[in-house]
Amino acid sequence: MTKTLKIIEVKSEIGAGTRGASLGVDAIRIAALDFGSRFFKKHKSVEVPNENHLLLETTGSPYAKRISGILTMVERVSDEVRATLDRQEFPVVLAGDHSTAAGTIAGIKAAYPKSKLGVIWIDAHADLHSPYTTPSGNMHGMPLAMALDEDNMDARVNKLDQETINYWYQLKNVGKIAPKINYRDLVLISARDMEKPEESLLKRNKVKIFTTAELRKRGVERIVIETLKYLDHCDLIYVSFDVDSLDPTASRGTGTPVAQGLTEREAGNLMSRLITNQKVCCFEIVEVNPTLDRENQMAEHAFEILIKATNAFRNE
Ligand code: HAR
Ligand code: MN
Ligand code: MN
Ligand code: MN
Repeated sequence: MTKTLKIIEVKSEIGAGTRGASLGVDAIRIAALDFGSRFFKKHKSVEVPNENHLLLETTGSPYAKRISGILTMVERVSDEVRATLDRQEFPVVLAGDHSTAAGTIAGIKAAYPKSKLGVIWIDAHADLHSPYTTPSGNMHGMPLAMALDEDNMDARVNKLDQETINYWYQLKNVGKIAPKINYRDLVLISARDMEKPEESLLKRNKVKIFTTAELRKRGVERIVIETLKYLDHCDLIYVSFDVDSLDPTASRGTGTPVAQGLTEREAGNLMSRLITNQKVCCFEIVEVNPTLDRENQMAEHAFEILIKATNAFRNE
């Protein structure tokens, strides 16, 4: 079956600590042109307006930077993803920083409130911080906590003001469903850079994690089979691909590169293999930052992974 793809462009970077991720979507479009690909001509796309003007503001909580703008973005992305699914189109989200993925999850839940949603999070990070535990205040480290309705109070290190507490509550409750997923519905692949509060959540909730070493040793195919089997109880699956899951030797064009990552080939095989599963209803690629790169390498990798994944639809 060939699905009608809809590309949702989210050029937002207010959740990141390093500047430049909002240029990632256009860098992927440039990569497509350099490869002579008609991909972006062939598929319909829409751009979600951003709030990047907030980068010049200096007020707000140090533990949840630009949280008002993050809430606006999460709501906008949620609305666009929901509308796309309501039209029976398949959303492919290309985004800047990863915080807006909470909006993608919210949008899927808004379109299918009764369905059990599984999430496959391919990322060097666990993105499980809350404003109570964040070491940086950068909200791209928090989208999974938003979806899980997780404060992680037991590990609290930051004291929040009331306004931040209110915004955080609203973020977790976008679409009025909270939690949107449970820990049992989540699989992390290639996670390797977590802080203590995240580690304790992962352990306490027995979160399924496949490390890079395990994937390499046992092969992509085995990991895919086990991931899908683990999420067998889910009706729908969302795949979120943060390019910092790739090894820095592939490219350093992302805000927070971490050693011991996937090769482009492993990532491409992983994505294309996962996406052939009928339950996958949406996938996303985030965190390409061409200002940190050389010769647009990361965007080229991301584009190749995107093509490999979308081509997989036709090979079912
Ligand atoms: N855990 C760190 C923090 O919260 C780093 C966060 C993440 N960066 C990302 N997310 N790119 O995947 O500050
Ligand atoms: Mn991430
Ligand atoms: Mn990451
Ligand atoms: Mn770190």
